[in-house]
Amino acid sequence: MPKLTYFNFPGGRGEDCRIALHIAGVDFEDDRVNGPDWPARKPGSPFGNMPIYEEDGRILGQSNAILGYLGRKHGLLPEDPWEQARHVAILNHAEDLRWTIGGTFSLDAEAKQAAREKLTAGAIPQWAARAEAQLGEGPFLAGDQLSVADLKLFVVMKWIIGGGLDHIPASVFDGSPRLLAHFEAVSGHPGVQSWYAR
Ligand SMILES: N[C@@H](CCC(=O)N[C@@H](CS)C(=O)NCC(=O)O)C(=O)O
Repeated sequence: MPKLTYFNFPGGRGEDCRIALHIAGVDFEDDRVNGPDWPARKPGSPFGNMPIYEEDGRILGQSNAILGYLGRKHGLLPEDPWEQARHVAILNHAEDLRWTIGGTFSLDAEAKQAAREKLTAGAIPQWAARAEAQLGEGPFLAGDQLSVADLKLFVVMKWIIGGGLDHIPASVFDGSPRLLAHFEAVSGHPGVQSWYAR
């Protein structure tokens, strides 16, 4: 049985991989690692981090490589090479936002507040406008067909909209209503709904 290993919380870089596997109907081992157990497992991981995907005795790291693989294998990426590359670009755009915000976690309280307020005023709305410019008629990036890039955008936005980040308000996306509509469309997808209802 394929195995997806990631921290034991419903978010982050592993959550979109889990949802993709769920939507693809893959019976997979959902291996959830509690924080204190990670240091012992880290040396055995391909890139020193998670998520990790294992299948047929092989092991794959890097969230976007995992999503790309699952997308190609299970029809969650367009078949047209150009469109597929465009979706991969969106995976990377979402990853850029994770790194931009991730850089604030190690700051002391005062510097963190200042950095996040600056991101809220500039880099995050700019990121959202660039993501929005990639949307077509909707509801998803490839029209009616959900892709792993839709899931990655959804999970990274959920992190912010969920209000878990001090000094970055959910309203940070208000200037990009079509991106918010995309978020709602992914949120309402039957496969996403059934993942959260399980
Ligand atoms: N570029 C990697 C980054 C992975 C990453 O930083 N994962 C974090 C959790 S979201 C992690 O494993 N942190 C623990 C560590 O680095 O030891 C990817 O996209 O998978």
